[in-house]
Amino acid sequence: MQNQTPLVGVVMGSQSDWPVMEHAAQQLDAFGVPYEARVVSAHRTPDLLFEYAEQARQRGLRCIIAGAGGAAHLPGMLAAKTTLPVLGVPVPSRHLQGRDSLLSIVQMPKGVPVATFAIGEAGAANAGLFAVALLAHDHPGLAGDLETFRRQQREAVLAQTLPPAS
Ligand code: RP5
Repeated sequence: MQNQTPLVGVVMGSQSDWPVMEHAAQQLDAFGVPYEARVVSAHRTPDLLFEYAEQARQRGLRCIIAGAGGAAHLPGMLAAKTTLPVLGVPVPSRHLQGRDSLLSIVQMPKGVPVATFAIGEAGAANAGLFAVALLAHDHPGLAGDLETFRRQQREAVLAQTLPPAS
């Protein structure tokens, strides 16, 4: 849903983060939530980061999902420049498998929060679902859609069977 006025910003430090961050976008698509996806790097395009964060609320965004890997300061720096909720996704890194990303994002000092999700695809997908839950306050249809989604998950698990032990 990238052709309507976006309610959610999905930003990432590099194009290389997209295979992970597209899992957030897929959830937003599934619930029909308009979003935009952008590359905004904290250390390579710091001026763009400031501009993006400062304009986000007036442009109509309700929250920002931010993914980055390594020294992952993008979510924290966005949170420093906007009071919109920032949902941080640690992207797996080559050498430390995203533990560095996780600690960089989750260990925000008191006063400037970033809601931090799991490393990788599950975290990105859950950030998307969390954004839907945030929006459901003002869009009651989304609350119903989330209930349906949870029921479908529940029914899928209840239908699971196990093969005989070998
Ligand atoms: C971070 O550095 C990005 O978020 C990415 O996860 C990581 C590597 O970036 P590239 O070298 O692939 O552009 O800023």
